[in-house]
Amino acid sequence: MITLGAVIALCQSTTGAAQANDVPPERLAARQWFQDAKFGLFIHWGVYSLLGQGEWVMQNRKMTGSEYEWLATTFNPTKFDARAWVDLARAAGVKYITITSRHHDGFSMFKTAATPYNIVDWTPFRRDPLKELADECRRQGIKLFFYYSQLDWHHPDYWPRGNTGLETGRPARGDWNTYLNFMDRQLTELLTHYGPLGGIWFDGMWDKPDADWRLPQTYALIHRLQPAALIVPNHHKAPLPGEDVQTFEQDLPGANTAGFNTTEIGALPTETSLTMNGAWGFNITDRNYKSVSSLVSTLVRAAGAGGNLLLNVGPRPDGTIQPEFVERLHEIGRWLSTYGRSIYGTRAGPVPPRAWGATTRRGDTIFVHVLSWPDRILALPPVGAHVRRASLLAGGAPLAFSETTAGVTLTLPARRQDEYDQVIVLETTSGRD
Ligand code: FHN
Repeated sequence: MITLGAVIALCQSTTGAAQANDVPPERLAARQWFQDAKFGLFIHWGVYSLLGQGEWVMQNRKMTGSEYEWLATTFNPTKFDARAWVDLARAAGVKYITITSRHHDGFSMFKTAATPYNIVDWTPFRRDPLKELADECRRQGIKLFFYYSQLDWHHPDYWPRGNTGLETGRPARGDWNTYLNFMDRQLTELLTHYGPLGGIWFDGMWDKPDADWRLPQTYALIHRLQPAALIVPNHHKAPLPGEDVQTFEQDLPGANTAGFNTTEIGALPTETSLTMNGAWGFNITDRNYKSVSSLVSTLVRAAGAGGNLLLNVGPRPDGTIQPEFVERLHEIGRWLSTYGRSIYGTRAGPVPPRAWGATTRRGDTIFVHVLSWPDRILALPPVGAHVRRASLLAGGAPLAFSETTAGVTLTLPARRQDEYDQVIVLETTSGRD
């Protein structure tokens, strides 16, 4: 016989489960905002920038903790100008910035009471660049996310060690819970001293895939301190409870050319992070810069898959951003000033990304992005709605098209040499945009 007590207990347990899965309205709204934003600027900046060999230099050059500690005492980026960075971000057309608050080297790029190993207390610079950036972002209407490395090559309590940071000369002992408490303390600072954040971008869990990272506790802390902050984990796995965005590093959603991404796409918004050359942190000899055409193509293909692009720069140790990055960002911004309508606020279109390009959609308007197609005729499969009108986004000239049950065939105009993406606007059924 089922007793009342048993029924109540059952109700309580299902309510509990429902609550655990419940995402409050402010976070749902933040996810929508994130999906509409489509384009962010990633910034990898830290003590490693001094050596111009990328953010893994401590590991790659087998530097000990004390060697790196000395290096950190010389970090003095006197040309850092938050306003110049945010001006550049706005000129590029990004809607948010994600910056390294602490990378795997364990050095905090913000004022923290949890360790003296931070930019204000350890370096001659003595300023908190994240505070200056947060204030400037707020002034210019750009959202700010903090990248936070869970992996630490410096902290003594990052123990047992993972797969990296094994040659730093740390004693072979430590207390994992002390390390987790340290992280929660720093996250509390980040979420209480810098105003409303877009969210926290986690990285490094992959170093100790089997460890107990106490994620439910840390995620609950973040949600309690800032209910609208998104949790963006770069653990290269399908999303876990409490997370808001699924990331793909150097890959489009669902692709795994990098070799460490999952091909499983969950139900959350997605984000592709991408370097402009081959490095995240400043690398003085990496001149393998991607062309604007290739960067626009990745932005379009990410949007065609319903996702965002987080495009990286690694500022120089003096705080300036090298001209190769600046030029590319300006040119993407110029492109977006004409074509942004087909990117911002859109969702994946009816035709999944193809070799020739991608489609995006806003309401009943479909944008066909022809990135690379040699012919004047482009045949699409059925787009799920009746096409009333086809036109070029740039200039608005109408385009000839035909529609059958097999799909829509477009007659494309001759392509300009310098056109990264020929964008066709299809107004369908009710024509709302
Ligand atoms: O090891 C890091 C790397 O330095 C960089 O921060 C990238 C950015 O997505 N993530 C890690 C590798 O997964």
